[in-house]
Amino acid sequence: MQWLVTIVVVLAALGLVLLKLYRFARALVGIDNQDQDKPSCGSCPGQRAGSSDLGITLKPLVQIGDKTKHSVAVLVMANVSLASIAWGQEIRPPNYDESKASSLRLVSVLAGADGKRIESKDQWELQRKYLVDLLAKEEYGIAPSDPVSVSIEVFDDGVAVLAGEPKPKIRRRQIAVNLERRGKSVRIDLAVWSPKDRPSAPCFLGLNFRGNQSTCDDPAIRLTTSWCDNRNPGVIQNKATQASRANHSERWPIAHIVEGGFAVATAHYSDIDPDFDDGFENGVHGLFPDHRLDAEHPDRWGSIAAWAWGMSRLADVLEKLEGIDPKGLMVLGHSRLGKTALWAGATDERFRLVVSNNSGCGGAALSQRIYGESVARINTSFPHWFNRNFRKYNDKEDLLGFDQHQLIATIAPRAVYIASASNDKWADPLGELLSGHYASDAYALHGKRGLDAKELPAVNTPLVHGSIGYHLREGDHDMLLYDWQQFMAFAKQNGF
Ligand code: GTR
Repeated sequence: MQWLVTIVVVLAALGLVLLKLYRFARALVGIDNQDQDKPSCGSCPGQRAGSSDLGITLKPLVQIGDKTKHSVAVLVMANVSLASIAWGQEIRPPNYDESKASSLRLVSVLAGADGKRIESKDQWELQRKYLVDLLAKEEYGIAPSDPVSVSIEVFDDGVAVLAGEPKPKIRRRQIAVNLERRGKSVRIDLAVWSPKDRPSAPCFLGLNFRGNQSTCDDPAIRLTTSWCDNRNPGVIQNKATQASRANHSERWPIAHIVEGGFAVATAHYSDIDPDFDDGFENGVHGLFPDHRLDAEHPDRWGSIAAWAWGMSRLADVLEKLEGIDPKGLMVLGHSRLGKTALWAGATDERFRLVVSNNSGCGGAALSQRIYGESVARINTSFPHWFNRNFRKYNDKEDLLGFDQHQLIATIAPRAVYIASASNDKWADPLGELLSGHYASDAYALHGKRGLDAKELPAVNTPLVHGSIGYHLREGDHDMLLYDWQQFMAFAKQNGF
């Protein structure tokens, strides 16, 4: 009798799982969400079809007749079932309960390859290299070391127009940055705004999600021709239209930044590498077909490493640009581009200050906490962001012999600022703060103060006593004027 009950329960559970999979498959081929072809998740603009766990609608992958759709749904379901049986696991649901966040077993940022603790700052250069190499190999991927030729064309040099008004004190430049290797080329449009009354201004460099035209209402800004996400406003068939102008201007308070004495430079991340999984054919990956991330080379560069590498090429240009202080380059980014900014700061020491805004999993947040987005989730939703080695840790965080505090430490002794938002649980604000805290030994080694706090401060109360700054802005996953004001104050405090 007991056996019978067990069999019935197991069969019922299996049936439920299959039903769920069938529904998922139907959504995937577009049976269930034909009326949902609209932009979603205003605060997560770059999100792509496939991240259904974030409350985002799956978009139909194919346009086919209903009968075929049902067959495809059944086929997809069968394949997914087989795959999940083969892998023997489903991704763990996200945890938001602090009492269930995993206890940490973090390796000290001063522990070297042999496990021995380094004691003096003379050893730091080697230790930093060890950490960068470790994170490259296991997480972001190794970028090619071959050079590319970088040439520029300044196609616009004039007075900025912001909020409908010409700003005589703000110089606007647009530069086509051409990267070439073995007969192939990639063009990145760099827009730079700088104060006319400061001959050599420190400069924030950050990539944007929707094209340079989305950052302000200046009609002179060239409309991006690179791939854009269809769910973003003003995008038709993955191309930006005039309607996309200024639709992310709240993230780029250009007038405030330049009036604060800083230059600001931006480029569309898609110019460097379009944000979808194409087997690394397009963008700057396409310049290095001999250095492709694949099953035989699981340690090579994914998209985050490519965006960061692209930022270094933009630094090549900015450090020679009139009006920009070559010793005042600062890198910043929001969300996936915050992860990118951190990796750019780790791999390129010309960035003297690094800002991570709501960078979350694979950015500032400690993976071992398993709070909000997890390694398995991010690797599944965005298989092209990290390298293949990182998948070893999917739902196996206990195998991680490293964590994101070591990423923050690679920036030492340069200044780093970590910004979280109170409603952005997915990015794990406490995990972001703790990375800074546990990176602090690397700063102490240099006689600098890091981040003392181990607990979240009150909202809108920045912690800026050391070389690692932190704030928890009240509100959602976003990068707003409040955040910029803190970045600028921190930059000034650090001598920029
Ligand atoms: C989310 C992703 C996050 C974050 C965000 C963004 O879907 O899970 O890690 O990067 O996208 O970049 O907007």
